[in-house]
Amino acid sequence: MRTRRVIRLAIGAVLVAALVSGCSGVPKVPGTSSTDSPTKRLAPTEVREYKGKRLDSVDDFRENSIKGPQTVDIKAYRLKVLGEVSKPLTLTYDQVNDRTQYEKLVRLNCVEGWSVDILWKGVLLSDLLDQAGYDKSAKVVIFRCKDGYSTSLPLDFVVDNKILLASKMNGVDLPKERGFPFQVVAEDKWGYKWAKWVTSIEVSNDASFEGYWEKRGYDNSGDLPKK
Ligand SMILES: Nc1nc2c(c(=O)[nH]1)N[C@H]1C(S)=C(S)[C@@H](COP(=O)(O)O)O[C@H]1N2
Ligand SMILES: [Mo]
Repeated sequence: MRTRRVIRLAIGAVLVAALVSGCSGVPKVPGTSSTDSPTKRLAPTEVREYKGKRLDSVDDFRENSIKGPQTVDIKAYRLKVLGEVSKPLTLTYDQVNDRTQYEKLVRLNCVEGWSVDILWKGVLLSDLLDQAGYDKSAKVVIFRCKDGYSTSLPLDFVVDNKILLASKMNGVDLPKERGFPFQVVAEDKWGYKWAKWVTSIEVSNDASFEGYWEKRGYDNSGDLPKK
């Protein structure tokens, strides 16, 4: 993570320098036009303000996933809900989304020191767990992802806090870099708890399960420092 961070910092510094020089009235080099400057993709309907609060863009993030952006073929995609459940589920993308949708403005904080405020929309993990007939005395929910990533959250935390499985951010489908088709919105937890490209949700009694970063020394509760 360290080398990548240095690279990102370097890129950031160059971008800031470019911005500063662009704003300080430095004359444009003849022959260059605005079309030469880098264009930032903005999905046409992306929402950038919510209840008076400025939102970050779907493009404001550092791509630091363990294997880079994953491509999910949505026709072939299935989400499994399994483990301590009476009715294991295998759901298509539409079947996951075909239930009450919820919206929440939540900040994602990465341990590397950046954060983004995003308006998330998706279904409640607890609604999926209910449909699967989950064992209410189980301990944790384990998320597994297309890139081999995994992480877990306490079952009570997921249910009591109405944790979302988001399919949209700022009103647009999650871009593939951000976890299309689904990312867990693990509010109040560090970013490494926010599983992207989720393919299975396992209800488990293994309270000591450790996910990818947790195995490498990150705190298993993943709690953000108290405000
Ligand atoms: N499948 C998968 N999910 C993942 C990761 C990953 O590498 N693979 N990285 C985590 C980390 S460390 C962070 S900070 C967030 C970043 O989410 P974002 O790309 O939506 O900003 O995704 C989390 N979820
Ligand atoms: Mo992170």
